[in-house]
Parts: sequence; C-alpha cells; structure tokens
Amino acid sequence: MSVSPFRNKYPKSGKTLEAVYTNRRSVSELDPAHILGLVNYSAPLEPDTQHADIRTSLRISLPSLSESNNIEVWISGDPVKTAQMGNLHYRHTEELMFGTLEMSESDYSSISDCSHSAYTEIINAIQELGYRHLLRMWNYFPDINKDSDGLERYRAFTVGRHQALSVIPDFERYLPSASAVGTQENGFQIVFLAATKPGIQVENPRQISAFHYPETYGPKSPSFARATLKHWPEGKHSQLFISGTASIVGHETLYPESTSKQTEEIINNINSLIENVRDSHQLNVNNIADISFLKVYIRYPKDINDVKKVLKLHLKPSQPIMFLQGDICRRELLVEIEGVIDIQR
Ligand code: 3EB
Repeated sequence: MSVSPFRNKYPKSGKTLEAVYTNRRSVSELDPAHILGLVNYSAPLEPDTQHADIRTSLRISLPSLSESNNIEVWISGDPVKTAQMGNLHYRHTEELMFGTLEMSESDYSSISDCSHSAYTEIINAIQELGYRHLLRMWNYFPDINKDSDGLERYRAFTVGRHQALSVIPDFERYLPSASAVGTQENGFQIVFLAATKPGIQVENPRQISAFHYPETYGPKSPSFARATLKHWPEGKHSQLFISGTASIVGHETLYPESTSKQTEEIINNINSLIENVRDSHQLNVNNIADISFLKVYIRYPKDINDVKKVLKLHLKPSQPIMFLQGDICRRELLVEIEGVIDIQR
C-alpha cells in the first residue's frame, strides 16, 4: 500500500480538518484528493491540471498587503469528493462540506435580493445533502460601504441574509461564525463550512451579540455568532472559528480615528472571547497567541505598520498571518481580524 507523502505533512495526527496558508509554488505539493477547499487571496492561479477539479477554489479580490502565504487550503484526512448543485460548488467528506457560491449581482434586483437568494440556496442545499449545520461563513462583495437606494450595501446584504436564515425555527441559536468584507471587484462570493453534526455557538462578553444589535445599525441585525467551537471526533481535536472581530464594545465602534487603538481593542475582544471559551468549556486556550492562523483585513494599506506594531506585542513570530486590504462593514472601522484555533482536548 502506498502512502502519500502529503499524509506525513497534513493533516497532522489524524485530524479531521486542518487549515494551512500556502503560496503558489507550494500549493501543487498538496494532494488534491485531500483538499476540501482552496481559497485564493492572491493573484489568479495558473491553470493546473492536477488541481483542475477543485471547482470550489475561489479567488477573492482582496489585495494582499504582505509577501506571506496568501492561499488558504482546508485539508481533510478523509478522502474528498467534488460536486455541484445549482450555483453551489462543493467538496465533501462524510461529515464535512466546504462550499463556494459566486453570484452575479446583475441577475438580481438588489444586493439584499442577491444575498437572500444565495443564503436560501445554501440552506436548501445543506438540508438536502445532510450537512445541516453551518459552522463558518465568509461573505465577500464590492462597495460594501456604498449606499444603494438610501441603504448602505452591507446593511442591505444583512437584510437579505436575515430573511433567508430566519425561516429556520429558532435560527439565532444556530448562527455560524462569519466575516463580511468589501472586495475590489464585482462578484458576490460566499465561502462556507458545514457539517453533519453541529458546532457550539460562542459569544463575547465584551460585545452584544450581533444578532441583537439595535436598529441604528440597519433594519435587520447581522446574522452571525462571534465564534463557533467544533469538537472533532478524531484525535481529541477541537477548533474554534473566530469571526471577523472589530473594535466594537457593546455595540459601539471605538476609536474611529486610530487604527492602532482599534487593533488593541480587537485584541482585547479576541482575548475575552477566548477566555470565555476556556472557562465555559474547560479548554486549554488562553489568548490570541494561541491562534493557528489569522487574517487581518485593513481598510487603508498605509496603516499596515501600525497594525503590525501592535500585533507584534501579542503574537508569536511563528503565527501565520494574511494581511489583506479589505473594506470593513462599518465606515469607521479600519481593521478587522479573524482566525482559527486548534485545540487539543
Ligand atoms: C461586527 O462585529 C463587525 O455581517 O457577517 C464582523 C464579522 C462583522 C461578520 C457579518 C460583520 C460580520 O459587527 C462586522
């Protein structure tokens, strides 16, 4: 029996799911049969026959602000199959689905109509296919802070998402973690992870749940959890998917003028979230230095050194980070950070 050299590298010790950040050169070393999903935050990839069947690979047009590895790959220890249903392209194992969906906004009357349609398609597909539980969503679309018909496009997106998700009984209890970031090019893109068994919703004691935000932030509240905790059956491995986290305390934006101070406040928020997970679930995690992979979305490229300076005080040099230029979903927000923590139980 031949053993793929890839298996020695990823996933480590029989993990159900593992994320790596890699680059254009190294991506071809990964065994496509174990790639659950590939999201390219870099320049377009050369067509490559070996990886050609990874239809779930999506390119997100967020300019990279660093030389780091800007291709995110989700790897499973189990063999992966590819399929498509309507607009949804997905790869799946017995317990996990990685889906991508790209819509052309011009096919819809508005961004809220587009997000309503996208989320409805996802909900119907995961129910039909048996991956009923959304774990993590990434939402990317252009001009996120622009007004359209008197409503900011982020808020209109939120309305459509809420309409679609609220058909699920008691839907707020099952909301996944998420990010919503403004891109530079047309195309409404959603990337998500769903599973046959649920994750655990985690909220942040420093922040009001986004799904309870007052109406000052839009006619419908944003449908996401601050994090999702997922216990995998294999390897006593758990993962914490941390949503895009901004300088918001309670429901208010803090430090609209300072990217450095917003970064510090984000770190306070993430540390508070992690402490909450540790205390409520008796897990061996302490703070932001435990995050396995981070993505940092920065509104103005000139601010990157301010952000790096603050992060350096709190992170280990070995932590992989992607720095991307993205528009954050409130106009005063200058930076947002998301991540995944691998936890050994
Ligand atoms: C916030 O906390 C900042 O609408 O899916 C962060 C993560 C934010 C996800 C979303 C929005 C979303 O409200 C914005």
